[in-house]
Amino acid sequence: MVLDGCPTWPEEYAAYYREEGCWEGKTFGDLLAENAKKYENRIAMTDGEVEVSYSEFNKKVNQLAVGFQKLGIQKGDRVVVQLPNQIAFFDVVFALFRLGAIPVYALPAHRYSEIHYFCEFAEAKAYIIPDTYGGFNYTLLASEVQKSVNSLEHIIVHGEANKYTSLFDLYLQADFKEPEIKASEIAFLQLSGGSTGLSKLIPRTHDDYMYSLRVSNQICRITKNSVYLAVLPIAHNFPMSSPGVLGILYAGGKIVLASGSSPDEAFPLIQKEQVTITALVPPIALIWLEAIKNRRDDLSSLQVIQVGGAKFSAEVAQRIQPSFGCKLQQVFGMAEGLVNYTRLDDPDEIIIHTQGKPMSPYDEIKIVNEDDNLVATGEVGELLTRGPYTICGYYNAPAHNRKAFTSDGFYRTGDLVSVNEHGYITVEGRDKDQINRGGEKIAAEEVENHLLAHSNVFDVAVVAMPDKFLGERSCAFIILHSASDHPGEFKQFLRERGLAAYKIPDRVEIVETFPKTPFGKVNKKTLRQKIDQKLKI
Ligand code: OOB
Repeated sequence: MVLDGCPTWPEEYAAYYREEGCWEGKTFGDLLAENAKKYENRIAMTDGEVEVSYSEFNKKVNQLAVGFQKLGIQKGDRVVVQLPNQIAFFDVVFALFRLGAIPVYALPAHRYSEIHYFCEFAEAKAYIIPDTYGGFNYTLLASEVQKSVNSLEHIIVHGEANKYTSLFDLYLQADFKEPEIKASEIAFLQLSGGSTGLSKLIPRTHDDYMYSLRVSNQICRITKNSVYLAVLPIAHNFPMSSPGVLGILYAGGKIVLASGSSPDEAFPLIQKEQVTITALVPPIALIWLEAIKNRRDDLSSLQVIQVGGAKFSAEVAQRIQPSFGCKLQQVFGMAEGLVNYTRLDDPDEIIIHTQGKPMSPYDEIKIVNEDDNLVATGEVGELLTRGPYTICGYYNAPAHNRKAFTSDGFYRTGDLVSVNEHGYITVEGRDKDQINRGGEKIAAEEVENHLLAHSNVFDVAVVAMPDKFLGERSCAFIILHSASDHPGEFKQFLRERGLAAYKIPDRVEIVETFPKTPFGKVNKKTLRQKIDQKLKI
């Protein structure tokens, strides 16, 4: 059984990817069982205190799968998982994989607005949370969400569960009867950054994701001796799979979980655990570059620092290698599939100035102009892609899929790029209504729709404004019905509506009118220029 509402590869392509050995027919359940035997007592993961070996991990996953099964969670059921970088994350998602239940990966930063939508849209049967994390009480959020989502039968809490189901109580000693799961089936739903309204859900199969891990591991030279420090939230595609924590589990290496990215936590962990590789977004790389100047930690075990998720400026990129004594790898990827890497043995020029090239020889890319015609080598155009680990459509979104994919199955990334004669990509800009706030993606329309619900908002346009630290921040231009003395009220309003903090506009500009395009649409380009000019004064 494949999850309904998930467009899949045409049979001829599926056959081709299988014949070529891209898709090996291995599920995540198979992988863990294999690695539990192969790597037995080697440490799979640690949070700096507790260590879990591969065989212990496998045992815990089976126990939890029994507990989930007892609750009635079955193959095909969707489960929204909102856990931070903790060992429990892995127990939960692998237990769900074993059952063929489908995790929907929410980020710890998500609040009522996002979680309610994920639970409702995916018709989730369960929602799994920490009790509190980062000062936020997730059980209160869960109780709000449960009131209005009928499908939600279980709230499962890691920590103090009170009236809800305790995750701890679900590790049951009994034989687990594994349902049959095919590698061609959907393993989980990732979130898109979104450009039109709410995030879309991205269906990834065991086959396609496993392939992306295998190739990522080859390119990033991940072996059983690799030690990966996870500082970014592991539910995100970059730290999860490029090669990320799952790449490490694939290779029999060790995951080190950090609760955040602060050098005070990360640097001592690198030294203690002899970390070899980690992944950062550009603003965190900046913080680390500043911190390393004044610290005495021994970071000599580090071989690679990956930076991706947003454009990494060449001026900053060139400081990584001299400051940390390790390689920089630029990563330009997307939860929809395609991931580009600079290679570890590329010349500095390439590593510093480009965002890499596709990881797989089976990735097809096209750079096109507004009429979907190919541009000349080196010219800027939109990147379209198709391949063995790039989705063919979002979950239950047929109308959106018709716009986001070409008729022959290429995904329209919305990224404006140029490609040099050696196939290396430089990200030049964006043709999607999104703000990339230091790697965190904000769909302008989602925030606009919330603001339009405010009784004093007549019209609104949310755009990116340049920022030295984050690359971009968000600015909401608002036309009011009647003058307001409280510019802060709009941010407060959004907070009260339960929007994740990173989506709250960094700046609000009250205006009388919007500039318009010749077609009468709001001219966001002019608004971006306007705020850019204002910031320069
Ligand atoms: C990663 O995934 P998403 O889904 O959060 O965001 C994808 C979008 C890309 O389409 C592009 O607009 C932007 O994020 N992006 C970059 C970039 N990496 C991602 N823009 C410029 N330079 C880069 N290096 O962000 C993601 C997924 C897997 C691996 C790495 C990043």
